[in-house]
Amino acid sequence: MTRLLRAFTLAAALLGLLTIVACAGEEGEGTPTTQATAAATSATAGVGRTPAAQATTAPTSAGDEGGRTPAAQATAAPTIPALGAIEMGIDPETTGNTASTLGTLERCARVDVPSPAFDGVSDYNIDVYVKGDTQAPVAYDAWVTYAAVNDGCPAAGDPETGDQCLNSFDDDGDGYINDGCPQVGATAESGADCDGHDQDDDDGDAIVHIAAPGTDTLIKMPGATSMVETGTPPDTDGTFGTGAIYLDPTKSRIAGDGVLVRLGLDIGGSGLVTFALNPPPLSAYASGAGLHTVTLASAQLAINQDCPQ
Ligand SMILES: [Ca+2]
Ligand SMILES: [Ca+2]
Ligand SMILES: [Ca+2]
Ligand SMILES: [Ca+2]
Repeated sequence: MTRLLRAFTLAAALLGLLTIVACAGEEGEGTPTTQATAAATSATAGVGRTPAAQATTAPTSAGDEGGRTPAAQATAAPTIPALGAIEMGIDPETTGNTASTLGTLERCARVDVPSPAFDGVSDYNIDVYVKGDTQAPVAYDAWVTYAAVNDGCPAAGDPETGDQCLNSFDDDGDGYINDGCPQVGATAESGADCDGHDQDDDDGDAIVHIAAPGTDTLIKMPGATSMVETGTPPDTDGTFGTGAIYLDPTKSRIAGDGVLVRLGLDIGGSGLVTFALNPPPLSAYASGAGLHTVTLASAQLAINQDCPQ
């Protein structure tokens, strides 16, 4: 329950604050009602419920101008600018990546770590990147799942399957996260560890943790207010939730394809780890124009073994 409330609070808080920022930056041309609705939708829907509605809500009519003839203005349908589509993804090999550049984006990378063990030290870094950014962010949410959450828990009706089992999100909207997903490793989660509010890996499937050293949540948003769902790293429960927002509109912001978050990994074992971004609203990207549509790309890290062919 606690984790759910933390998740809920972070996403809702960011979107609510975003509404304030967006309204303040639009000189009266926006549609605060629509924005308020978007924020309220997230506030009432609970984790994982209304991704499409929120992601496609276009809050402004910033393209309006006064230079057209009255007739043209009268006949033109009200325009809502198409907010650029943003891809948020994981790059498991960070060469060439900065706040405003991206090197090659790998879907899997191999790393060799002799005698891996959890020691609180970052052994390797990966990135959460954005592509399609032309307007610079004012807020984001990024929730990265890196271990099997609720694996082996009983199905509530139809089970979640496939990639739905790689996140910590109730993809089928039945109130249970990853219900019916197969057991991973030697043990299954059960009982209260499977309840409808639980989004933790409770049986210790993780072979990486998110370490404090190496982790930077403000690469693309220097000077922004950072929010981390556990307060600060390290994070060991299978999902690292973070976000940031500019409360001060004069702070610098960095546009362009680039790194949103760098994650320092404390590697504690060998194997294949999938890093999956959770669907909106747990992953979200907003510029001054509003909340963008996002598509998500997961990636894998093969530790002391080859990537799958
Ligand atoms: Ca799921
Ligand atoms: Ca479910
Ligand atoms: Ca659990
Ligand atoms: Ca687990």
